[in-house]
Amino acid sequence: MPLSFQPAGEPFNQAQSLQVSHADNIWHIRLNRSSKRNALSDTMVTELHHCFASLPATTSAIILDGDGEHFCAGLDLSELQERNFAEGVRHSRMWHAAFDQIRNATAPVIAVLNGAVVGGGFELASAAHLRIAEAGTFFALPEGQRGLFTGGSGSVHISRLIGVPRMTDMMLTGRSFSAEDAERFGAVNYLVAQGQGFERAAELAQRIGANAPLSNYAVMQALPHIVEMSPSQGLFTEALMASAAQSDDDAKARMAAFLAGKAAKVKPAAD
Ligand code: 1HE
Repeated sequence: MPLSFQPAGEPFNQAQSLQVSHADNIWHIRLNRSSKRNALSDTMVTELHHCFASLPATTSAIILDGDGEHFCAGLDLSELQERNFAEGVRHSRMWHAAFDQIRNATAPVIAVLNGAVVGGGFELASAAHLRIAEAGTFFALPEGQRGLFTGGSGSVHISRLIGVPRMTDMMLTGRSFSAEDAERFGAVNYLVAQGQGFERAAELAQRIGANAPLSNYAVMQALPHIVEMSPSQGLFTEALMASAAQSDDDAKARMAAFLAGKAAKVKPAAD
């Protein structure tokens, strides 16, 4: 069903570099600086932080994309100043804090990628829970050429998406990967034709929003913690989370609906 997005009010309408709207509980956050290829200025990173932190608890899914022909050109290089050591650490930690708001958002975040997904733009995309790439999207980590290192959580999170060997290759050689490469590596969940990313995201957002919120929470929060644990700790945590999810009234109602033949069956793979 097509969604009708309306501009969000306070405090979201204060953002200079983001455009925020929502269709009931599905929120849409768009990087809105296409003249600079959505390069991430300090203002934009701060606004992303506040925006994700301010989403209502009723939010069921969030779509994150970029205005124009590129998702995001990474760090705003025009703001790179002579920072001393402490300032450099603070700057990187500011990015970490903002992207943590995305990872820990009130609901799953679906990133729609097109054009350049570069440097900090790839770090931003890696903070989302699902990624859709339009045909022609390209991924690069040109930090080496700029005399930088990842500072927006890429060393932890991009390496987990594509593996350390591929990330090492990207950073040492500056090579770009295509949308097809990224899907093969597991960095992208869906490939779509140019211009189709938002529509697909809206479909997924509706599907995800129909799940039990506690199950979505477990996927977003418990899963990333469990994979970092020892197997025995992970299995114990899994048991706790599974029991929390299934003892929720919502889960009980869903189970009863299935047993009464009133819930959708699982279908064979379509795409
Ligand atoms: C920018 C930026 C930027 C564009 N900072 N201003 N990121 C990079 O090394 C990527 C640098 N950008 C590019 O390689 C290209 O701009 C793109 C491939 C993304 C797009 O190319 P194109 O031909 O569509 O656009 P353009 O003509 O290069 O750029 C249009 C304008 O955006 C231009 O400004 P104008 O005032 O001359 O119009 C560009 O200067 C500006 N622009 N990208 C600032 N990144 C936490 S650590 C993270 C470390 C990193 O992210 S390193 C990677 C940095």
